[in-house]
Amino acid sequence: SEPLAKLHEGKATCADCHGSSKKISVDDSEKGVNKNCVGCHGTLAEMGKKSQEEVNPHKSHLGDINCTACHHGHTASWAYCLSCHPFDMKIAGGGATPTKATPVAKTKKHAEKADVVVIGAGAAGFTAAITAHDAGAKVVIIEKQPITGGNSMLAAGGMNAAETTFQKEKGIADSVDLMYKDTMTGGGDQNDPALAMVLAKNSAGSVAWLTGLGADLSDVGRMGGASVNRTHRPKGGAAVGAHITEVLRRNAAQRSIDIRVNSKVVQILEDKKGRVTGVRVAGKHSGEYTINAKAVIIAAGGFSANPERVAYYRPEYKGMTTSNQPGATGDGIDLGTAVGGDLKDMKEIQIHPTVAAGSRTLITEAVRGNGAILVNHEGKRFVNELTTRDKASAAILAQKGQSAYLIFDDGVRKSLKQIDGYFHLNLVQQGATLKDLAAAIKVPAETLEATVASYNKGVDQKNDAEFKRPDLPRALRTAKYYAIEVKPGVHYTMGGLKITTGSEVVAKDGKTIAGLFAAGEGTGGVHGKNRLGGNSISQTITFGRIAGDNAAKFAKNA
Ligand code: MEZ
Repeated sequence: SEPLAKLHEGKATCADCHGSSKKISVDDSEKGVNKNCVGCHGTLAEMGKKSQEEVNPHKSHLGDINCTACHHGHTASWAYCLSCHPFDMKIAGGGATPTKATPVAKTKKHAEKADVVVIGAGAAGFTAAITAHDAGAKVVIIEKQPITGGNSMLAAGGMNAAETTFQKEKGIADSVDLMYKDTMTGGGDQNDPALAMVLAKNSAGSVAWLTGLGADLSDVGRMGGASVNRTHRPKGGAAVGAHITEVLRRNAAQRSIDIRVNSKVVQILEDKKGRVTGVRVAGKHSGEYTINAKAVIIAAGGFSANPERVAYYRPEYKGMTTSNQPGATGDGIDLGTAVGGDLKDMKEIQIHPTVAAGSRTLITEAVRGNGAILVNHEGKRFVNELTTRDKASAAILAQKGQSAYLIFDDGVRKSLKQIDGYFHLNLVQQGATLKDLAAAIKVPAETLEATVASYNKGVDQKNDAEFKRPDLPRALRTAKYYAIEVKPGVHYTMGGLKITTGSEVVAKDGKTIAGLFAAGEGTGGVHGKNRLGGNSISQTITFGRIAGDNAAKFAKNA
């Protein structure tokens, strides 16, 4: 079909979309065009109220995003949701596949100035930017995707932290040392101990920092490999990522932090002494330009959505689905190595045990944390559901069909708001009784009933004799009963740029690279061989704060 500009002919003029100036210019974030879309059609929220579709593209977990993330004027439109979901979604002026980004002109030479440039607008990037701003730095965030939020936006289960006020209110006895120990054990003791200690020690402070910005992290649940409940998320068990992204976006906007989407950093600049001096940016419309900066923070995430790179490091994961957003391709890591940054643990790639079969939708570990069990196609349990992800994934891959069913009841469903989303996406099968559920998923009914009865007995006796599951929060006795077929998928890359406890990037000679900092998934060492669920958001906030603070100090003294 025709692109939107053509469809607008006779209804709107060029100036209606682009403004009335004689020379049409579009900023890379397309703020002007978006303002004009909203002027005629209404805000995203208003559009959301008007839409009648079962899956409402204007009311999604992506939150308040630009119209132009999906609606393109002069090339075919494409719904951003389709990057991950197989929806049968029509869009005016739409094409079958995403439009390839138009190559930007390389001629533009203008240069700008900032104290700190942050590469990437996920939680680590936002956190670093807000912290650096609050320490007095002039900050610019550069994001290559058309929307902000990165992978953090998709984070589901929660944020790990020890010794928080929320734990204390609930009578949960936890300690920094226990969180450190769990993190090290989960990582096969391959973690950099100093980085793991920074994570644990600062975790409560990071929860307090986010809460101070307006986040709700009052619900505390359990993830695999944790000795106690320490995974913080919004009340009712809502997904943590969409919530904190909204909070971080709002705080960045209140501070007028300069955020540029559709803008890719193509090079980190350095002087003859190897000191970082800024970045070269390719903007969707403005072409290439330079931002001279005293410090640069790489917060551009991992590479789980880069199948070639995943297969390079781990050939056995070739062809596996991923739970990640399409921008998680490892560019930040490349930018760091291009200026001499060393790498750590690149082969350590986490597969998450429960991605809905045939999809890219992560079924949060919190479903198991709140009581769900895993059964195979024979209707039998086969693993401690709260073991670490590497072990749970390996156990599923050893089952027939390399998949399993996550089984839960209405009690679990009501305990965790996120589960409603899986119904909305038609990922759940159900039965009024376990027998009905067994028929729906084609497993032997008697075996499934016996499995659940035996599990429930273990819950009553507070002892899972068969698999030694450490936490048995509730028996599965409340009809209806539900099942989601799950398979492991590439979820997280533990490896990345080598950093100090101060988030400085370390070069191959062991010295730090002056002016270069990194935080979040693009760094290596915090998690060792295997990251514990809930430690990712914890890492992004803690190391984002450290990077922001130290970059601002560095810029001040430069
Ligand atoms: O930290 C994670 O990756 C996480 C909590 C994922 C999840 O299952 O929700």
